[in-house]
Amino acid sequence: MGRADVDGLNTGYAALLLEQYLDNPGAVPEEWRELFESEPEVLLQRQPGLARLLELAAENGDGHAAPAPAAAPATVPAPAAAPETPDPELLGGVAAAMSLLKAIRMHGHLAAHLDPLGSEPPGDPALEPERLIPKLTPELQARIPASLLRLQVEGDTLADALPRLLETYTGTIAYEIEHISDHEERVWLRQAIESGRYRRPLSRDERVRLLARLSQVEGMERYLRRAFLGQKQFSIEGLDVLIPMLDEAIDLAASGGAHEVVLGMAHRGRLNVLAHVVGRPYETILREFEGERTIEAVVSSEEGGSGDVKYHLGAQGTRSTEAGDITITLVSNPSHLEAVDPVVEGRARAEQTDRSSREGYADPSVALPILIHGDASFAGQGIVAETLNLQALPGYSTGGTLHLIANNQVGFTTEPESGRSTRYSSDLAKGFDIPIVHVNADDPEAALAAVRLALAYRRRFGHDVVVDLVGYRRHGHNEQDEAAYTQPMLAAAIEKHPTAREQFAARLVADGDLTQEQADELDHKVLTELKQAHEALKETFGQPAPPSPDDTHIPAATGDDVVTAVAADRLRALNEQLLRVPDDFTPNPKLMKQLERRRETLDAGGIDWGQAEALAFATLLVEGIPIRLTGQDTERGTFSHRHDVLHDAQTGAIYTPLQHLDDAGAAFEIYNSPLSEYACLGFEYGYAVAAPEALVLWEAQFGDFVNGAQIIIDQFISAGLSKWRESTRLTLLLPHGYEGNGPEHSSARLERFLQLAAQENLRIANCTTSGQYFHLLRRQALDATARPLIVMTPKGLLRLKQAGSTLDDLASGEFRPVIDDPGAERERVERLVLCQGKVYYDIVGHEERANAAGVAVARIEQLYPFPVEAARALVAGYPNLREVVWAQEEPQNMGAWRAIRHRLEETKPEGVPLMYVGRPWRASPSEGYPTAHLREQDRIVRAALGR
Ligand SMILES: Cc1ncc(C[n+]2csc(CCOP(=O)(O)OP(=O)(O)O)c2C)c(N)n1
Repeated sequence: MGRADVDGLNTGYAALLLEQYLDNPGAVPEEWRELFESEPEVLLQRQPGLARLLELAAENGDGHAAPAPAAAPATVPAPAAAPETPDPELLGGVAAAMSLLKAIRMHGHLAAHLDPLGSEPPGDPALEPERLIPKLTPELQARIPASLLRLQVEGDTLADALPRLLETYTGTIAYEIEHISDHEERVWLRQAIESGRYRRPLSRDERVRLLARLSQVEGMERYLRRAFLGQKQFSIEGLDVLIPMLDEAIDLAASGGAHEVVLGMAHRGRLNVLAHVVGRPYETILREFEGERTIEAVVSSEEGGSGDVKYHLGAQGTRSTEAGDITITLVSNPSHLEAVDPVVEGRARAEQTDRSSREGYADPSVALPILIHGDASFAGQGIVAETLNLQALPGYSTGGTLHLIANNQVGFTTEPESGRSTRYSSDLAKGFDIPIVHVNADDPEAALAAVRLALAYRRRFGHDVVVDLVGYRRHGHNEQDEAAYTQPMLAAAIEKHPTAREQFAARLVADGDLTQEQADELDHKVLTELKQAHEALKETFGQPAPPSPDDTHIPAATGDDVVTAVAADRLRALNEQLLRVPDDFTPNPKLMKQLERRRETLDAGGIDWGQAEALAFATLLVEGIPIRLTGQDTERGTFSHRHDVLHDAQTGAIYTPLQHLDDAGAAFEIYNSPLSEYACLGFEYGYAVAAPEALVLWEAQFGDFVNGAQIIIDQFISAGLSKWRESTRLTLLLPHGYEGNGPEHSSARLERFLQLAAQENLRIANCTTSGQYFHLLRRQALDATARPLIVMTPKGLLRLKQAGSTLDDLASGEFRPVIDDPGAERERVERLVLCQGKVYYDIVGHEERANAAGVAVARIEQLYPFPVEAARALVAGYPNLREVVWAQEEPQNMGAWRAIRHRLEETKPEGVPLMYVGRPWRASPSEGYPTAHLREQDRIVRAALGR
């Protein structure tokens, strides 16, 4: 469009188009869009009204940044049919109205009444219509059609609509949605919010039911506080409506086809959730308070479990809804706030995944994950960001999580000013394009509306959504705390503040929904029920406790009887299938040449790590065992040794041979993970819990980085069995070995895992051959009594010829927890060197090895449970021993030495000394300089050989 056209513009028509453009750039004809974007100065000269609009467009930056929507462009009248030029005053009014509308949508939350304790919202000048006078006088407001502004609230003109708009955006519920980068989502949210579709008034019955629920919630907390003075219960009071919100979410999930809701939360309100959401009978909770079950569980548990405090225990229950039964799973969690977040996601994803298909198909409607966060935790704990980052990744998405921030405006004794740099606890979510709904916890109907909107959004767009439930904490952090010591003003205000139940009851009474007596009766009923349950429980004291639904026995075992060898024919056939690609697929020729070598190794030997792993996976898949493997760059493998996913050299298309085996009866899921350890390992832990039949493996880029996930290791993987009777076959692949790459690419901190190992909670191995790895993986997948497996995986050995295996190695035998020296002359051996991992090859490959005929070098391949019998038998095979040496490349305060020394002492003959050879005590795992590394490695090997 040229200057001449612009000169001839009909201002009214242009204004209309501009308004449409601002709302949705894709909705106006292309030439107009180009005009608005490229020639604003022309309009600036010609039309003062449009100039203002353009200024606004530039200020607000909305439409310009938004991508063109998928929606069909709106039809606009042809220029010939354009309306008459409106008067400049009206145009100015429209511009001001749009600026006001934008401000309300964007900043309305700043004026919303979100705090039940009545603190004044900060407000924002842009929200005050008066400030726009004279541009937007009441008379002008009455002349501006609401439709022109695309308002969804009721009212024909701005004057009619404005109060409703303010009520919508600045009442007891407020929205932050304008940061969302997807235009369609923004428009959908605006319509959903302004139309009030999710804020429908409750019927009388619904209101009475809601009051009854609030009575239960409050009544239970009051009863526990009175009956068990001073015991921690982490009362929900001040956020009571959280329970009806969960009710609503569960009903909506069920009506959307879900068969499970997976719930993660911390201490606050957990007992109430257990009773009222999961459906645990009051008796079981009261029993915990009486200290009965916990003691019995510890005494009777075969694992000698430690048990856990009552506000960490998970539980499962079934709820009936109008749409059918639905399982509610409350995930066990540690005190470590927010650590459960990725675990919940993993569990939900596992529930959603059909593992009988080749790639694993995840249907998000099957399970709804809900995370309840504390306001201090959400803002403070980095794992929240790591978890939010999973939401849209193909390997991790759960189709949207409902995040509820149980915002009591304080974290223990720390106030928000000291706890976060942002205005809202929820602000992090903005960076993830997540809509945020803030709601006042004293307005139960608004709180339910927030959940309805949130889940409608999830269902429509499959993304996360945050509801920030703003309430308060009626008592101290726990029932032993005195809030008035640190928050005196707040505590005093709260003491005078009526409870949510009291306020809602008063409203219902005032509205004639029920009488005061009926409201009181609801309250009494709960207390009576609790009292009766408590009395009934007391009668049972002295009798053996009934079995808890959680008392599932997890047998301890060794896995020794699992058959892991696979017939050579089958291995050959699978190997062939793994080298197959579709006709129209062009793999990288250089890579394919490498992979083709995997054909020769079946006859010539030298099956390397990558091939052994692929064959182990393939054999399992055809046996119907699903596999999920994730980690950073895992599809290819950090060391370029795996290549489970091939990339077409011409099109970039991908092909995963393990997903195309002829007879596979289970899914092979493989994903490169985001650059996170904490959330990613937590996710896989959760997945493994919910998919006990699957072999779930997580690989660290280098083992050194696994300590980024230490909380998941300490609190879930190693202690879960003892605390919650929760174990998995989750397998950690942790590259480990001293190869001169510095302090951070050498050690997976074997010592840490060994320190955590007790009561057969883990298995820890370091294989020195690919065949051992093959058998170990298969044992892990097929053993009904498997435990989490920690594998120190190699780097240099991945392709080392001596570490390779033969077809016969895979087709026979099993995983060997110890490997004797194959060439030792037993009678001659006076010195037995025991070691694990890569250093074995350094020792046997050293030039001095040939000169050390009296030395045998044997390997301990399984470090926990320590193979006492096998090691004893091995040592006993050397009748003339004068010394046993433990050789390791790790420093003396690291590696296996300190954890297995007592086992080695038990293993060797009496009177024969046990000596240590390895790096001395060190603060850092390894040298930073390659030459220093080589020198140290050489010293260790010579010392081991006694040279
Ligand atoms: C990772 C971690 N650090 C510290 C603590 C100790 N702690 C327990 S509760 C709490 C305050 C939590 O505040 P908030 O998240 O707002 O939840 P609220 O207790 O107020 O419901 C703290 C710091 C913890 N449990 N976990």
